[in-house]
Amino acid sequence: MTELAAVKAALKTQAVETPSWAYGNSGTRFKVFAQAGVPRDPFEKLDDAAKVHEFTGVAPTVALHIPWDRVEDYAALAEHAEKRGVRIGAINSNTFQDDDYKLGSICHPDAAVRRKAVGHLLECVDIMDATGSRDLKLWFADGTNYPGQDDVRSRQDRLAEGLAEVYERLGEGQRMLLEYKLFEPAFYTTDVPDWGTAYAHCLKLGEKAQVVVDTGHHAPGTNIEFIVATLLREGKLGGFDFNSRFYADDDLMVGAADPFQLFRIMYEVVRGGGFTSDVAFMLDQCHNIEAKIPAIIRSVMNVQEATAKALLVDAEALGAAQASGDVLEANAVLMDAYDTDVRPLLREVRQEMGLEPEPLKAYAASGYGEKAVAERVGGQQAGWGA
Ligand code: PSV
Ligand code: MN
Ligand code: MN
Repeated sequence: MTELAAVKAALKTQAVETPSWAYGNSGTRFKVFAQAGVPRDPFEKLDDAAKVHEFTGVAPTVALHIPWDRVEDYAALAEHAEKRGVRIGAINSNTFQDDDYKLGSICHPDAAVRRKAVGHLLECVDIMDATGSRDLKLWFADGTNYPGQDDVRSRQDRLAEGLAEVYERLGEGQRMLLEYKLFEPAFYTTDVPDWGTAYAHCLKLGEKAQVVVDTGHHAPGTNIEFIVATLLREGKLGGFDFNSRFYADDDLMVGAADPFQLFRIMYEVVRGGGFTSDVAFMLDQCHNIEAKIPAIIRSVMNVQEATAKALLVDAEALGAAQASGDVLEANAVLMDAYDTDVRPLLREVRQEMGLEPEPLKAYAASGYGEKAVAERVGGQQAGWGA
């Protein structure tokens, strides 16, 4: 039997990082729909993130994206976050929005462009020093559109060289999280397309380099939980960018498209000891048509529900069924946990944490959303399509 007190204790220590860009306006390449009351600057994004933490109790950090969140004084931004009860989390780099990056950033054939890109990454580490952030999150839009366009092996060499320079700059306790993505914006080759490529680079770089699994960055049908199990086994899972996808990199709310997949992923995290290690649980989502703060609260709750179910798996019964080759029983043990309605348990957990049991209702009743609409005029675009 699974010890309920231990499950509750684990759920109380959970930390889900929310992304600054999810609080601003965003859209697709067709249209950005502006919403009233969205933050006008990075400080207000932190104010909104603090509300998500206030009502869920498990969203204590906020990821920044540079230059979307560029400010004069990052120490002041970190201080503002602390005053609101949150901290600044991963610093996300951006080497994809300048004209110079048409043919890539740190994999670009021109050394001058590579230098500019590496310079930006080094600046991101300076920002980490000022904010006290542990993680530099790297996603590269680099790749090619046509066979023969560039030499794919040379691009790997350039990638390794650029990463090594940034790795050397990392301070004590700082990490580099390398994210992979199957395709887009490049359509023929992508320079970090899969976990194997990310893993190979991170292995060579050293312990401070870890792989990030963005749940929206795989081909349909990919067994993501297997990748998670493998990376954890190798000590190379740095974190997650959680979101849902139906087709490609949809960036919808995590747990919305396939809650069973999220449960399977969280089960492998629990099984591999990742829940109590340094794995960063981050959201990477855009809320194009739904209200942003409630959508982020909902997303955090979805991660909590999947985690609770994963923690409820009866490990002893599962192990016994697996050892005796009882396929149906083993599957039934896993499904029993998945089929449990964990909402009452989570309501209890919240009450024990001194929170309202229903975060979405509590947020709606707070009037924060209406106040933001009244006070904020001219909200910011997140950066996508900007
Ligand atoms: C682009 O695919 C992307 O969604 C990556 O997942 C990054 O993590 C994110 O943008 C922010 O740069
Ligand atoms: Mn991502
Ligand atoms: Mn993405």
